[in-house]
Formats: sequence, C-alpha cells, structure tokens
Amino acid sequence: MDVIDLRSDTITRPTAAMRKAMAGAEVGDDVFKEDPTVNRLEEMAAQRLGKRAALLVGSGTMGNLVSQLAHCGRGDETILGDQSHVFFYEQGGASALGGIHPRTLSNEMDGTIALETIEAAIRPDDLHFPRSRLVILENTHNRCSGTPLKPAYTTAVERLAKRHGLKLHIDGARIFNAAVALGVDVAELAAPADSVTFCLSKGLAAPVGSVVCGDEAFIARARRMRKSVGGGMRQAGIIAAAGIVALTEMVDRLAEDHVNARTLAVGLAEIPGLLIDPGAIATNIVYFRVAKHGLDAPTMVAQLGAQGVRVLPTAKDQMRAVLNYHVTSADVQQALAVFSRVMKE
Ligand code: TLP
Repeated sequence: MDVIDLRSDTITRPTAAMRKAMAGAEVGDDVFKEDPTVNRLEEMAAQRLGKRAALLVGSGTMGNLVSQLAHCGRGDETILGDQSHVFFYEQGGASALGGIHPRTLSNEMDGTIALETIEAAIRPDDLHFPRSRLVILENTHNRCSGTPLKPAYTTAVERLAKRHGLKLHIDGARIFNAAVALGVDVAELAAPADSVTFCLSKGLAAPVGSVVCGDEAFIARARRMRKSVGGGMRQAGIIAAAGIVALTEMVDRLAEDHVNARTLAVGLAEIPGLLIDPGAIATNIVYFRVAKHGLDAPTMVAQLGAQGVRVLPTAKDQMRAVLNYHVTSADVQQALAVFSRVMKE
C-alpha cells in the first residue's frame, strides 16, 4: 500500500540532487570555521535573509534556543504567543537551560499578538519584575493554521519593541512558505527582526539543519551558545551541502504545497462531520476537526492510517495535515476519497 504521509513537512526526504551534493561536499572542521560548504551556506543564508551573518544549527529548536540564550540573560523575560512553537513544543528549554522567563500572550487566530497586548506586557524598570528583553514571533504560525505574518504587522512589532529597548526574534521555521504565499521577498519578512531562525529540513526537504541569521555580534554570541548546548559540528558540510540545494532549488516549488493544501481543505469541508474553514489556509498546514458521535481524533487517525493516509492528532477532536514535497495533487484526491470513506463507516 502506498502511504500518503501528511503528518508533517519534516518527513521529507532529501532529493537526488541533495544526496549527490552531500556525497561530493568539500568539508573541514566547522568548529574551527574551516568547513567551506558550511561557510558558503551561512553566507548564502545571511544574504538571502538580508542579515550580516548566519549560523548553521542542528534543528529549529536549537536555533530558537541559542537565539534566546544570545539575546537574554538569566532572569530576563521573553514575550511570546501562547500557541507559539517555542512555548508549546520546545520543552521550555530556554528556562530550563538559560533561566529565561516566558511571558505568554494570547495568539489571535492569524498568529499575531495584538500590539496593545504586547505593549501592556512590557515591564517597567522595577526590582520586583524580570527584565523584558525579547519579543518572539512565528512566521508562518504553525498552530494558527500556518498563517503567514505580513511585513506591516512585523514592522509594527519591531517599532514597539525598539521603543521599549527590546529585541525581536522570528521563529521562521517556515518563513519561505510565508514569502511564497505573500509574494514578497523573504528579506522583507526578516528585515524587522534582530534574529531569524529558518529550517532547511521542513518544506525545503533537506535532511537536517536550520539557520540562525542576525548581525555579526549576535551570531558570535549564538555560536558560543551553540557550542555550550553541544551543537558545535565538525565536518558539517555534508549537511550544509543539502541545505544549499534546498535554498537554490526548493523554495519556489512550495507554491505547489500551498495549492494542494487549499484543495485538501476545500475537499475536507465538503465531507459531512469534518469542520474546517478553507479560507483560513494560506500555506501548507491544514488543521481540521471531527464532529461525529463516537469518533475522536485518535480513532480517526488510526482508521485513516489503516487505509494509507497518515495525519497527526493535535487535540481530542483535531488533526493536522501538512502538504509537502512527496504529496502530489493526485495524492490529495486519493486522500480525500479515504477521508470520505472513513467518515461514512
Ligand atoms: N515543528 C514540528 C513539530 O515539532 C510540531 C512540526 O511537525 O511542525 N518552529 C516551528 C514553527 C516548528 O513548526 C518546528 C517543528 C520547529 C520550530 C522546530 O524544528 P525542529 O523540529 O527542527 O526542532
């Protein structure tokens, strides 16, 4: 049985061009900054994002962690959304390892946090309070329907943060999806931020790796933090080689995933017992709910899986499908037929 795997875009396997590039990669010891392929990827990433410097890290989680550690000291506070990946899915690493205190604010459905809510959360200088140091945004916003944040919103947050002496970090795990969906240059999305992490290993299909971008002083601090959390890599050019292919060959095609996501969402909306607003789908992430007596998300996930369609349960009645490089428009139609069958059973 051919499996249609919609659990995440993290399941993507490297392309033939990536495998070839990895096999032939020129390498050196990256802790000595002597891996030419890593250096090339970092330069390319910094240039693409419009930043002065960049750092290859092992994962999106590590990128967000070293960014927080580089911006904040112990007892400092970050301001971030209650649906953000950093808060929800990263084990509270910044507080466990860095003594950084998270102040979570309610995310709107579109992944934003209201500007007045951010402003009200910024602490005055008072010895009772932690020091507000960093605002964190997420673009696209995973748990908010994969919605892309528009440059105008991010710029407004930047102005607010600057006015109060705070820094701005973007968890841009899928920032290229945002750029493609909004039809803007990724550098425009990154411009308001002091630092941005983006992932090579999701929709862009590289096997490993994320890149943190920022100015030279920030990246120097992030490089120290990467070493202290055990992320200094040696002949990492093997990984970087795939990342270079990801950046040069895999960005524009993300538009196909977005079209497939919309088609899937429209199809799901037509199936009785499934709840979804297809109008909310702008990139490759599709959340939907099941509202049928006696059927919850884990049961439905198991039934879909038995018929070759894999999705992720994200709540008792909610599931997530993420369109990716290995899922064709024909697969979407086949998956919809399986959804229909399961809902009729
Ligand atoms: N997200 C994964 C899971 O952890 C939920 C997924 O399948 O979507 N930021 C964002 C917005 C992410 O969605 C993810 C991964 C990360 C950071 C972390 O990246 P990795 O998995 O490389 O540590």
